[in-house]
Amino acid sequence: MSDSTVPPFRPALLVVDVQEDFCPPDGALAVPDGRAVIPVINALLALPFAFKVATKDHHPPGHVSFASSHGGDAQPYVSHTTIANPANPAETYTSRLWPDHCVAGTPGNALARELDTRSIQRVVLKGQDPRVEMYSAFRSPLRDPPLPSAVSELADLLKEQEITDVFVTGLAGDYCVFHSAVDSAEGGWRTYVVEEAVRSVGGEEAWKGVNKDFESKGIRVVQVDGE
Ligand code: VGL
Ligand code: ZN
Repeated sequence: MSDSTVPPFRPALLVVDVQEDFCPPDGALAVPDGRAVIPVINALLALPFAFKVATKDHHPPGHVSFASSHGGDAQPYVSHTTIANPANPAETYTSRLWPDHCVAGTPGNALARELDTRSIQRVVLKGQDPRVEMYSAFRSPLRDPPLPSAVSELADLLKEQEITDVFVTGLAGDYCVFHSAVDSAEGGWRTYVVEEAVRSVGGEEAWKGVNKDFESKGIRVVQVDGE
């Protein structure tokens, strides 16, 4: 068989927001059982992926997603806010509010201490624009027009590396992992989410909820320990 008949397979491992603030017991926005993803991701990091990239939620103080930025009545986890596109106030979306988390320069912003970062080739930052939420590691949902300060270099990196398949892991399954996987699939990459390498803010129930959406978007949920 000649080489030209072999379809290209250049898989990337995407490690989303495995940061101290998303990990129990002390993280500011600790995801239930979040630290349990680390040994699974470390095992995946030992495999020969063509490209290994981590992301970090990287907020300035006073970020729009912090309940503390919205006055006394706003409650983390409970309250929501409407966020408008600074370049087009007619484009808005509603976003849940959180405790202050992953503030640049604080210990909670660091990648989780047990994560084996030796083979991670790039760390992509997200959520730096104080005015908008950015769950997806690719970009904010405001697209009309897109906000250059809320579009990361991730898509360019994956193209540069000629990646064909993206394996998504990390925190949180119902937020940043979910939106990153959706954007990866929309960007044309075959996209997988590694179930044991993900935990969700809303626990098992929220994870089951997003699984239905993965299916409808052609994203495959896969297991390290397949039956
Ligand atoms: C995330 C809530 C707020 C995440 C980030 O990484 O899933 N969730 N910021
Ligand atoms: Zn955040």
